[in-house]
Amino acid sequence: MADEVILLNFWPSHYGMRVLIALEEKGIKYENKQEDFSNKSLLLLQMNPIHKKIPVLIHNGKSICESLNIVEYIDEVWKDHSPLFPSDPYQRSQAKFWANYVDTKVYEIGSRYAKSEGEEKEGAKKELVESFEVLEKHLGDKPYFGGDKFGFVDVALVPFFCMLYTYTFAGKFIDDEKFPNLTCWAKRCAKKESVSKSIPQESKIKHFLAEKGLLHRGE
Ligand SMILES: N[C@@H](CCC(=O)N[C@@H](CS)C(=O)NCC(=O)O)C(=O)O
Repeated sequence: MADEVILLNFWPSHYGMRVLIALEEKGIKYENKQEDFSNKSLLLLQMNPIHKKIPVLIHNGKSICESLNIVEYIDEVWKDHSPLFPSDPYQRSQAKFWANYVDTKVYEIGSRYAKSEGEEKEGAKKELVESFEVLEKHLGDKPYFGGDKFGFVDVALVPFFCMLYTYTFAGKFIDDEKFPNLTCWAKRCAKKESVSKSIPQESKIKHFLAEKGLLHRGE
């Protein structure tokens, strides 16, 4: 019997995009169900009763929550196609370390940046740039974070970074001269079908942010 794969999602979510990229990389057929946060579905409340957040993957009726956990699950279940993790235990541990860095630094600071104003916003911007400096050094001249192949850390970072870099409205953090490795990496990733299919168009995101009052003048 074919696998039933449902993703509970909300299209502007970077976390949801991670899962879409992993599903696309593996060539898995899935249903992408959109949630309305002002009226969460019963299915979401049942499938993620602890956090009540998207993304949630429902695989043959069973739920898996938390985006990085979902990506890891997808990689383990559909392991024969485009592995996202290295098989070496040490390399795996490093991939998890850096994906956790992306979550706890980049995404956390990015969210603070988006929601703040004035001095606080400037502070968050400085911290975000510092986190990119760390990533720039870690990436070095490798094509992807894990080496020659697109993998777990790339999936973790690319939704956030691609949107930030491609859409210049977000604060002009990234300059090609200061971050040559990261900008080449982002362009390389953006050319992948799994990534380009999973990241919404600039105009759609701009419209969404403007409605939320998160798009600032001149951006
Ligand atoms: N750590 C979670 C974060 C998920 C998350 O923050 N989801 C947001 C959308 S981007 C959400 O569902 N928010 C709904 C709410 O807070 O009510 C993950 O990696 O999946």
